[in-house]
Formats: sequence, C-alpha cells, structure tokens
Amino acid sequence: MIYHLLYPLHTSISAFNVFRYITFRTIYASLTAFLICFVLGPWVIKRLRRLQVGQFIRDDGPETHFKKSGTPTMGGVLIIGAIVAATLLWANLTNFYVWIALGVLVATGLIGFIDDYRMQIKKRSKGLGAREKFLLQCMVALACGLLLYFYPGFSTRVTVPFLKNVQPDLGWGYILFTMLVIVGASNAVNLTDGLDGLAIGPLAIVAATYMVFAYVTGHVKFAQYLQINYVAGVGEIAVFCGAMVGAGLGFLWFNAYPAQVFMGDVGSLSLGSAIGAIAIITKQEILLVLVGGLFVIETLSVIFQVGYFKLTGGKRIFRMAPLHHHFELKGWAEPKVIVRFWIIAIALALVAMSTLKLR
Ligand code: 57M
Repeated sequence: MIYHLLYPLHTSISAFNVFRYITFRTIYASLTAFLICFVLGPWVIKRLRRLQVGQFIRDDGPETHFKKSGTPTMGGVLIIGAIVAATLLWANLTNFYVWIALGVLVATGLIGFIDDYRMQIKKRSKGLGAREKFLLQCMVALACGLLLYFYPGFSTRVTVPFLKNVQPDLGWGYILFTMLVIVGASNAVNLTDGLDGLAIGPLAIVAATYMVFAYVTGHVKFAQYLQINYVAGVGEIAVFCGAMVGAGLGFLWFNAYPAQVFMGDVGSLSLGSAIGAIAIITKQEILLVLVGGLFVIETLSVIFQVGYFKLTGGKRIFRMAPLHHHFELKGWAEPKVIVRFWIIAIALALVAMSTLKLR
C-alpha cells in the first residue's frame, strides 16, 4: 500500500522514488514484520494464556518436555499476521505471485488454525485427522498449481541444481509437482517444530536465501549474468520473503529457549507451505531440498524410523524420531541441539547459494 500511495508522488517529491526499489521495500517489509511480532508478541502471548490455549504435552515424549505443559501455542497467528501486514504495506499489490504466496500462507494457516483449535477444545494432543489435514493441504496446493500453470509466461520446466542445461518440462505434471513440493514442505516443517526455535530459525534462513533467489530471478541483468531463468515479476517475492525473515526473527524472540510461546500447526503448516510455494515461484524447486535440508533430514529420520520399526517388528534406528528427539535422549541439552541444527541449516543455505555460480 505504501508503494501504491507514495511512489506515484515521486514526480513532485523526488525522495519518494526510493519506494520503487525492491531492495528498499524488502528491507522495510522485514523491519515492519519484525516490529509487529516484537511489539505485539507480549500482548498475543497474554491473550493466548487468558484463552487457555496451552500446549498439551504427550507423555511418551522426552521427559524434559513435561515442564513445557501449558506453554501457549498458536503463536503462528502472530507470524502470519505480521507477514501479511508487512507484505500488504510494502509489496506491489498488482503482482500475481505476491497474491499466490499470500494465498497459500493464509489458506494453509487456516487449516493449521482449525487443527490447533480442535486440539484446544478437545484438550488432547491431536486436532484434525491426518487424512483430513492432508486432503485440505492437497486442495490448497492444487489450487496454487493450477493458478500458476494457467498464468501466462509461467514455465513448467524444472530447474535442476548444478546442471544449467537440464530443465525437464513437466507439462501438466508440473501441477502435481507443485502439490508435492508444497505439501511436502508443509509437513516437513511441521515435523521439525518440536524444540524451541528449531523450526522458526531455519525457516528464516530459508526465507532469506530465497529472498536472494527471488531478487536475481526477477532482475533481467542479474538473471542474464548468472545464467538463470529470468521470470518477470518474481522479484516482488523478495518483499514477501523479507517479511517472512522479519516475522521469523520477531517470533524467535519469544520462541527462543525457554519458549514463551509455540507457533502451533497454524504456524508450521502455513510457513512450510509458503516456502514450498516460493521455491516453485522462483523456479528453484528442487533446490529446496538443499536450502531446507534440515527439514528434509528430520523428515527422512521419521521415514527411516517408521519403516525400520515396521519391518523389524519394533526395532529402532534412532532412540526417537524426528532426529532432534534422538539427540535429546542421548543427553544433549535442548539449546545445544537447536543451535547445532541452526548451524547445519546455515551451512546448507550457503551451499545452495553457491549453485548460482556452480553450474
Ligand atoms: C507435530 N509436534 C510437537 C507445538 C508446535 C509420525 C510421527 C513422527 C509424527 C510426529 C508428530 O506428531 N509431529 C508433528 C510435532 C509438539 O509441538 C506442537 O506442535 C506444533 C507443531 N505442529 O508448534 O504447538 C511438541 O514439541 C515441543 N515443542 C517445543 N518447542 C517448540 O517451539 O518444545 C514444539 C515447539 C510440544 C513441545 O513439547 O508439545 C511434538 O513433538 O509432538 N510425532 C512425533 O514427533 C513423536 N515421535 C514418535 O512417535 N516417534 C516414534 C516413531 C516410531 C514415529 C519413535 O521414534 O519411536 C514424538 N513427539 C512427542 N512425543 N511429543 C515422540 C513422542
């Protein structure tokens, strides 16, 4: 809105020319989202406490988690609110991709909200049924896939990291591919969100990485120089990514160990889906496996654990899956697991960035 209100005045007030630049608006979207979370955080936490939206802790998890019982959850509402507000303020709202990203974020946020809400009403550790949740996620991802597929100029070719000349065209299969990426990312983040700050830290790292990719993909000259596919209009997604980084850091302030609030499914499902959608829009789909490698590792640990458990009739590879529980049960202090996982996430993001040159 600021862009639409103030930029047109640049003819009389030349300083307003600055609102034209994506870089400037990305920085301010980030700061705006951060401030919204930072300032409103205590009030939201107090409200959640008053509404008794406290986390139910499963008794089969690590013992160190029992003391977290009653920690307010559904803090994701604050994150989504901050991202939406900052994006609406700073992005060019005539941009189709911005609305796709916002739509996926809010729609999957709603699924998570219903899940959390049911959990709170029933006061048990499960909300929506797994099948129900999966179906709803698929519907949102399908809508996103269809909208992009029919959008003029959006390519159905997939970028393969490290291989500049390999770009398979999936045709209508790209719609299914979009669903796989979005639903996969959403659930991977959800699985990872089991220690204080464990999901939101890497989410901010992923958003920051894609912020760079969005900017260069939507910039004719940079795209040409880096020999990546130029996609007109995608640069504006950098503003959305900036808002995600800011909101993520603002939330981390309160979610840092020992957490005063959890994001809930409303946060994990929506932010996971949003990074999936961003990977699709920026045409760096497969790269998400690397940028969000930490989420992939956590998910694989669950797949291997469950598979092995079933095959062997009850034996385990890890002390407990997802992987963060394994290290907790090995005796690592929670902050140590969290910070070490963040370090891995940063390293993976750096490797992913290097693909801009290593191709
Ligand atoms: C949700 N939710 C956290 C919080 C957060 C298939 C199976 C691996 C599924 C998996 C599962 O249910 N995962 C999805 C994970 C929960 O956090 C809430 O949920 C939201 C995210 N959806 O925002 O509201 C708990 O995580 C802790 N937490 C923090 N800090 C945070 O900032 O400490 C969360 C956020 C919170 C809190 O304790 O209550 C969760 O872990 O439940 N299931 C599991 O992860 C379970 N694993 C398991 O059963 N493993 C088995 C194999 C055979 C599948 C095994 O290895 O033997 C574990 N989770 C728990 N207890 N809690 C084990 C048992």
